[in-house]
Amino acid sequence: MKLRLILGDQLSKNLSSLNDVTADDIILMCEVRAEATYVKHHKKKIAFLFSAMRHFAHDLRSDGLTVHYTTYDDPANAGSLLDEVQRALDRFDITEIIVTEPGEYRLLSQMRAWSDTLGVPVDIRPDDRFLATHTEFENWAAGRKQLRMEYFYREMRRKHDILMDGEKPIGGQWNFDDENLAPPTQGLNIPDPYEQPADDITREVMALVDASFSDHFGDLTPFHYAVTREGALDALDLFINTRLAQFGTFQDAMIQGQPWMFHSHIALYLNCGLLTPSECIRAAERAYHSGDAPLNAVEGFVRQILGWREYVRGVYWLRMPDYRNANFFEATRDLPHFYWDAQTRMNCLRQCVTETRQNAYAHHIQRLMVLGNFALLAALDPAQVNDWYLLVYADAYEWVELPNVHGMVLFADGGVLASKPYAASGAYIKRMSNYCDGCSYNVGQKNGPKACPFNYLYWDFIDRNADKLRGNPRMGLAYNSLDRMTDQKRKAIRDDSVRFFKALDNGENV
Ligand code: FAD
Ligand code: DLZ
Ligand code: SF4
Repeated sequence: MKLRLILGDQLSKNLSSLNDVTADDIILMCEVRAEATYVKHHKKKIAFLFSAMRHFAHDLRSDGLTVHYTTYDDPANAGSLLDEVQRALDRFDITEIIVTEPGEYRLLSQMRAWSDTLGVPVDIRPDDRFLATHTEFENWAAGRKQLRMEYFYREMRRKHDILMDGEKPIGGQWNFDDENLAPPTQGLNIPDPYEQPADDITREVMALVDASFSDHFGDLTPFHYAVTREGALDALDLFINTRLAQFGTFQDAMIQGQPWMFHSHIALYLNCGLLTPSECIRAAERAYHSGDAPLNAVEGFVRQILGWREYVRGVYWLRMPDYRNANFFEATRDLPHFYWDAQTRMNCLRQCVTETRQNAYAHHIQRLMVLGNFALLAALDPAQVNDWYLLVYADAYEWVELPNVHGMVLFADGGVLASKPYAASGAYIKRMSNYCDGCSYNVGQKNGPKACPFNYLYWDFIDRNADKLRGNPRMGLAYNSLDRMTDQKRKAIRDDSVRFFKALDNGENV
């Protein structure tokens, strides 16, 4: 008899480990302490995943399959995936273990040793729920000096014939980024996000999470996420019908009290397997062809999934395990308390942490240009920053989190993923949000105790890292400006930064 192990982020019926399943096989699913606490995941993330796992198990059973499901509070729960597999081997006559390759290097390297540890063959199958295989990405990357997402994306567009007009991109250009930079405007009509009332299974899981993970970050209630494939498809439909048309234009905008904007909020479903990337891309493409959404929106959305999502996965598997240890700027500062408690006078950070705590969600620009920008400018320790991002977001798994944080935000990989650091002063946040209106700092002021800290920290970052960044052609403008500054101005920047970092390191409410 075969044992087919399905992980919490493998909730797809077309999974490679289920390809040839029969009613005689045993499917094993388990809620285990090791996975829920190797970083202390957000309460809402655990509730989402456990509920989605339980619904998926029900679904497989109604297809006539045999599922052994270990709940977290089962007194016999052995606490880790390996120990749960061992317990199944003790109970049943298992001749082979079949599993789809996990999304994290940590687990894959453990699983590669399972066959020896357990004395049963382990068939680790490719995860074919992505549009590019590992080999395709490796071939694309081979011999290239720089791995730029844009070129990978164009190949994917051609290969999968998405938004193409023969050999040419529809609309005559590959990318409409210059149309997707609108700042927040007054009176935007932002539709309500998808909301699904909790059913009995979700309520039971919420009680479990409340009792067992009370020391984890984040609000458990209200809980509105979909936990089934049908629910996730409804959430996708709602996005396509009510948000997609504005997605492009306001992709980078941030508004106080508006966590959802025109984003899709589907990454958590995609990453645990409730949605497939192809169906999301095709749904958006159909909306373009039927005239329901403009090209700048549809192309922008397609690029995120067909381009960025596939590309970061490729970089992760190409570069692991060394990737995790890179620290280009030798950054060592501890993560400040306000990443947990939101107690900071910097309104942009206060808003983004508060929304992250409430929803286990923040949209891309909040993650990149507020939370990430500060981590970069303040030289926060990449390991601590990575752990934070991995645990706070419901869509976070290392294969997608690490390249985004390590590569895109912290430039810790020295430029594998991004051609230059995404560092910005307060002017960027002011342009793309209305956060500065409610801030105790003054974004227009460059120096002094009332000045927006992003202003002087930006220049301090540029100055401090001149030996590492000056040679980067994309940093030329920044260094030209730095070189034109008077000594007095540079001293003011240094003094403000020293004062700010001292207060930050003392745990003061900066
Ligand atoms: P939308 O803005 O509606 O985008 C549509 C989809 O495109 C997303 O659902 C996602 O699947 C995909 N996508 C968009 N940008 C990226 C990207 N840079 N990398 C990979 N996929 C992308 N995404 C995750 O799925 N998990 C993470 O752990 C994660 N961590 C991030 C950490 C940082 C510091 C940054 C800057 C980005 C991170 N992202 C991560 C990418 C992106 O921010 C999220 O995918 C997005 O915010 C999820 O919200 P959404 O579904 O509303 O996305
Ligand atoms: C994230 C997560 C959590 C919180 N809990 C479980 C679990 O109890 N059981 C399980 O099989 N998977 C869980 N996961 C998802 C895994 O951590 C995920 O499969 C790996 O990180 C690989 O991507
Ligand atoms: Fe953030 Fe500076 Fe604006 Fe305050 S003034 S919200 S710290 S960018």
